[in-house]
Amino acid sequence: MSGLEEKIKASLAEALVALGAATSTKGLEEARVAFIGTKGRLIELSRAVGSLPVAERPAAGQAANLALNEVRKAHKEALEALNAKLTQKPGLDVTLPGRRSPLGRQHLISRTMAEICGIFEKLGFTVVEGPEVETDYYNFEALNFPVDHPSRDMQETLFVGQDLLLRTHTSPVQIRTMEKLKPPVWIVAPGKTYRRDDDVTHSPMFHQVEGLAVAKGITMADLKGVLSAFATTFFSPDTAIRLRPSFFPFTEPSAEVDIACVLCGGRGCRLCKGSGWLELLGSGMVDPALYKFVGYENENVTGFAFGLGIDRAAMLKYGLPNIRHLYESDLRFLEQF
Ligand code: FA5
Repeated sequence: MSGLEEKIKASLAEALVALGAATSTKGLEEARVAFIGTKGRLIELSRAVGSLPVAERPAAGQAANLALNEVRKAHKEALEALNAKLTQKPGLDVTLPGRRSPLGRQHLISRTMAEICGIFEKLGFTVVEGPEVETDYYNFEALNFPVDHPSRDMQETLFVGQDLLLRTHTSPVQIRTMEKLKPPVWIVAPGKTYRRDDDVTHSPMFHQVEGLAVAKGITMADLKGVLSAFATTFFSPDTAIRLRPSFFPFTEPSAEVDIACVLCGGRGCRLCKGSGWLELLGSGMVDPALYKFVGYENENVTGFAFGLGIDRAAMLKYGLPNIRHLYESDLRFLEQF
């Protein structure tokens, strides 16, 4: 083997090492230029074959060609591998658990409202709605609250104009419904209500469901029967209710309705302050004074009405200590239901 052949082989080995060590296209190009560029070492060596004695030229020429081809091939492969690595995207690991899309759900108030309305619908009531911004007439006057009468102070009113206010209860829907429909009337009216109230059991914005039944022959026994059916369906089958005498300008007689304490069942505990009962709603027999406002005075009907706090009902059912939990949009709280 000629000395040139040996140099070619050594240069080939060095070229392969240099190409293999290159980690960038720049490094790869430098290695290519150093060995097989116009002035590259292997090129210079292959040029030197012509100056060898004739007898040594064929073997040295063949070695030079082989070396050049091998380096070109190695360079091409190294360049392809590098390009593939540089354009590679992060792989998809199909064994990883999938990501769940967060699912929305009904707010506890909406759910409780739907549940309450559903119970009354099964009892034959129809769901209706009324406006949240009301006139003094519907919120007070037609409900038999005389102008300047102290009974108006029972409800801390938020006014939005001379004669406009945020309704303090859902009872105006009683008037709006009776204006539109002739008896018999069996409706429930859920919705938002507003008062200047704020403590652990009172919120400035809260929800009520109004109930109104007006037909021939309706008595207080019907009121108690309907509310008892509601309490046993909404709370638990053995929930007792009691009616306590009360006062509302639009019902006569009026009654506050309590349910047996959901925590102690009536024995007396911290929640019911030892009384065994929890206040749930206001109710009564529709005061006939209302009928003259809605043109029912000659209908010869009687009726009952009630106004149930939805927030209060949810607090009692789910044992919530503070009404504000319902309005803070804290998912840690809301996701429990
Ligand atoms: C009324 O609002 C009467 N309109 C109810 C009524 C209707 C009586 C029909 C007779 C006939 P009262 O002010 O008591 O009554 O409110 C009824 C219920 O609403 C209360 O028992 C309570 O559960 C709820 N409530 C009242 N104020 C608030 C408040 N600020 N935050 C949360 N719930 C409240």
